[in-house]
Amino acid sequence: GVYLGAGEVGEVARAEVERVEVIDLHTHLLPPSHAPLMLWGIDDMLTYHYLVAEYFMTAAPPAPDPDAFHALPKRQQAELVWKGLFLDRSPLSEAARGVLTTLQLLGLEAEARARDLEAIRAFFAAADPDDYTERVFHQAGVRYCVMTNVPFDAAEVEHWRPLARPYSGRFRSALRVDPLLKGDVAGVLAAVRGEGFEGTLEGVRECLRGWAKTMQPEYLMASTPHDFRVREEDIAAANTGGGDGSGKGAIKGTDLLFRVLLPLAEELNLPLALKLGAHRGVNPKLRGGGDGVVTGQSQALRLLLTHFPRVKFLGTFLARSEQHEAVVLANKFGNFHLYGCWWYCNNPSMIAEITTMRLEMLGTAFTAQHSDARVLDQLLYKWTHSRAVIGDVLAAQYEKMIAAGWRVTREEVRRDVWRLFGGAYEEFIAKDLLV
Ligand code: REL
Ligand code: ZN
Repeated sequence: GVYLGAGEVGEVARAEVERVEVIDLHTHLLPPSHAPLMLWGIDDMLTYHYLVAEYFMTAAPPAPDPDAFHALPKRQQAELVWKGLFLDRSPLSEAARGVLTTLQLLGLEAEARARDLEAIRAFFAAADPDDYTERVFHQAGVRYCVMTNVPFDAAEVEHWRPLARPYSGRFRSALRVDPLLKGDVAGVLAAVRGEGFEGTLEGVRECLRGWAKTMQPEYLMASTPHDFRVREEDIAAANTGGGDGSGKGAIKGTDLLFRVLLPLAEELNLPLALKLGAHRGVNPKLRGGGDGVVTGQSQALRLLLTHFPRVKFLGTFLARSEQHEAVVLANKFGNFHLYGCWWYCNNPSMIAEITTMRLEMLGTAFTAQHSDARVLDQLLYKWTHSRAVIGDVLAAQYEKMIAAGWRVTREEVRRDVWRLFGGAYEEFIAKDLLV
């Protein structure tokens, strides 16, 4: 290829970010074969928990009761959110703007502008879930997404055993195991016994091996509890054995992490993806939208990276203030891959700031974004909004590089962009750890 001129590199960077087919490495999407768990269409978009929380905080008096709201049929919930956030005030927030971008990309801008919810609904009523799924992935430029598959969720389990029908390669699995990080011994043992395994650490391992076989996950995954701490004495105690539930002493919460999850990650050669910094249920009435944020979890991650060098960790932090520590960890530990701007950080201003910092300290050794989409259609806006911001940030970084006398070809820019949007992740998954 030929070197790009100093004046065109920024535009080329933006264009390459626009066109790259991304890997969406964490979502809550499920394929049409998992219907009715697959969420899509305008009513699911309007009842996204980000919007529901915003609605409760702004709704006209008398203040709506969250329990009564959640007891309503989804259609009515959607109508209340539509009125509260799109008719009674302007959709300025990122999540509300997301609905607008999505409708615009689907060719429903006129219907949206006319505030015609029924016309918007008619579009989705006429769509076929399989065709529509393919359309959204294609239009959003997503090569594949990674789902969140929860073996402890009875509603989801039904769709796996037996698998209703093979699902599209657009979806890959992640095996989600939050109760193990929470140290919920009673809950985990009950679930494991319910599946016919022994209520011992080995029973838990056996059960998870079975799920790994069924789901064929890309990685194991958990979010940390708000009070998550890693203590070196717990790791040492786990290494010296002790109670395994077969009569020789009680199983401790930390055993689920140190004697089940981490050894299993190594045995199955699966990374462990962590989401750090959520404080679940700070306002439980808001359900999915009721979680807050905590800081101070990077030290726990550092201890895991140090003490489990043969396990690969993917990680993302919810707190804006912890992003700097996270970048430094990614620069120190070859078994750590940093990804995405999660939830309360998934806003243009913060994506710009966080991505700039990551580029400055890591080059292309991180994954710039994941969507965390819960509703299929959200792939359209989340990726459009993220690409716009990341394209600008990257363009500025190339311009500084060019000012320092370097020159690049379009192919080189394309290679770098691919790393930021999926290539670095695949390289991390494939690499051998130096231990
Ligand atoms: O995977 C998670 O733990 C979170 O992303 C979710 O709990 C959260 O509800 C999600 O919708 C946020 O984006
Ligand atoms: Zn998530």
